Amino acid sequence: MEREAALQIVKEQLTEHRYIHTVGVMETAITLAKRYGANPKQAELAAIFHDYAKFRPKEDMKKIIIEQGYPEDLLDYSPELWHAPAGAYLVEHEAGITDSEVLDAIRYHTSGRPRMRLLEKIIYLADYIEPGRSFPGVEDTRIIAKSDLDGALIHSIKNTISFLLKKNQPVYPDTFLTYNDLVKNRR
Ligand code: DGI
Ligand code: FE
Ligand code: FE
Ligand code: FE
Repeated sequence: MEREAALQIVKEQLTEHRYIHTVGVMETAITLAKRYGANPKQAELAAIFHDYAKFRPKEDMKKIIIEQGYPEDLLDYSPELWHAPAGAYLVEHEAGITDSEVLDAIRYHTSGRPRMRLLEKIIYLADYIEPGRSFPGVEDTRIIAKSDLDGALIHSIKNTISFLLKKNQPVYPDTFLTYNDLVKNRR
């Protein structure tokens, strides 16, 4: 699918703010793909659709998770986590995207997962460092991302975990498993 057609489809699903975020993720993901040897067209498509389900009713996302046999422990954690797997399903069935690497990059963009593929890492990181983001720690992550993909991922996951801890929020286990996997593989 061409960029303009894909952007038109997601624009209808998103707020103005979230659409601008999406364009930022797209540009960042293409840059990271070129830097780290991923396919820029796959990065572009995954980035454009990554937040497709962000504004779906919680009940709809819950239904998809149950009916599709996605991990039901997601339902015990923040609904913020649901748009990633629900999005992968909806992007396939509503927008007709069939590339399983693109769909997995969407599926795992919020929690990550152990043994992340290159494209998954790029979308996770692009979502975190796109130019519209301005939270503490993002500038450090941008600098690390210039030369060290896994290092930047570790930095962003640590930041996300400590943000959740400070707010007394539960952390989804896969977020910890992703952190452990990346740290172990650096030694
Ligand atoms: O959709 P975006 O806002 O662009 O970014 P995202 O898909 O990375 O979602 C970020 C939100 O998800 C943020 O509110 C924190 C939350 N989140 C990320 N990881 C976890 C999490 N929430 C819980 N409970 N546990 C997690 O591991
Ligand atoms: Fe998201
Ligand atoms: Fe994210
Ligand atoms: Fe996002």
